[in-house]
Amino acid sequence: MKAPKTLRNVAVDRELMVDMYRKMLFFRRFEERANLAYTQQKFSGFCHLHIGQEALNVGVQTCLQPDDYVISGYRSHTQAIAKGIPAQKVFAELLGKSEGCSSGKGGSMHMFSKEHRFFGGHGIVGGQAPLAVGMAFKVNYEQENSIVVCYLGDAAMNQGQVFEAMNIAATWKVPVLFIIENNLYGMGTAIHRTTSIDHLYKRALAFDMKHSMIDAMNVLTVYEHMKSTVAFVRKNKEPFLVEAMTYRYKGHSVSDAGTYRTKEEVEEYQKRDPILQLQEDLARLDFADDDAFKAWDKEIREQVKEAEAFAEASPPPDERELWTNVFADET
Ligand SMILES: Cc1ncc(C[n+]2csc(CCOP(=O)(O)OP(=O)(O)O)c2C)c(N)n1
Ligand SMILES: [Mg+2]
Repeated sequence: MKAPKTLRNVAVDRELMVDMYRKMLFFRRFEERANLAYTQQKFSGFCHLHIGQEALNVGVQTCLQPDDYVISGYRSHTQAIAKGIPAQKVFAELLGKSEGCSSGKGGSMHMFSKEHRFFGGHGIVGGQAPLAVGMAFKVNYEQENSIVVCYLGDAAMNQGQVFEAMNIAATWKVPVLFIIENNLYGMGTAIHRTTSIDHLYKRALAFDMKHSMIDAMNVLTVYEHMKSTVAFVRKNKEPFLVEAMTYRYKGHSVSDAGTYRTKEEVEEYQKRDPILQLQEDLARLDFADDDAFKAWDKEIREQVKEAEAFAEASPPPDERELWTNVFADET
């Protein structure tokens, strides 16, 4: 039997690596297309892109089960797709169409699907944290085997309700995995200008909560770390906080000119681009060559275009939709 290939002393699997590569590329192309659609005025309002942060999304999602719950902020188009919502339904939601995953009423910031256990898409910074704890309470109450993943931005960590939610999560011991996407900025403000500590994982100490910090620009690092972390939360039914160091290449939202940081800083992170890193690893291991990379890119660009075409063909929501899903007890 042939010995398995290893990379940086970890056994690697071609199928898994190719799958993660294709997913990251899909999410990059999806966001580029969303950006284009926005600039072509196919939709308006807000549009926050996740370009540069793909490794975290894919590395985490690869470790989850379909019955796990995910909840996030507004930078979550592709986190919704990773959780299983079809890309065409996410694109249709961007365009405010009836076949969007939130029936066209949510838009870019409010992707949602009960079926896929993706509970938003929240525009209130940090608003997802108390909801995540409530969901994790339900998991324990109903004796489910699921966990709740709650993504938060670095700036969200300075919201009062996030402290309160983490305190209750640790006190009641509920299975919520808080993942801080530390991309160093909250809108145009660098995190060090608003925050007294150098690293946000230290906040977990205040709640006696297990914690860690990872380089989230490398998908294999994320995957290896999250495998054991997700398993820990599932087994012990208690919260865990991961500070994931990442970077967004684009502005806070599409309308941000990005004058608060230098071109050099952005380029420094782009040299460690997650897609590029995995591409180099795949080539080094002889798992894929340039022809494969080109063919996958072509195929993925087509798939994204098809998602957009589906969204454009979808009719706008019916007027009656204004009254549906407004109150919880609606029949
Ligand atoms: C409660 C609240 N305060 C302020 C805002 C305005 N606001 C929108 S995004 C944002 C920055 C959040 O940054 P971060 O949590 O780091 O997430 P990122 O955008 O970097 O993903 C702010 C202050 C808001 N939406 N909600
Ligand atoms: Mg941020």
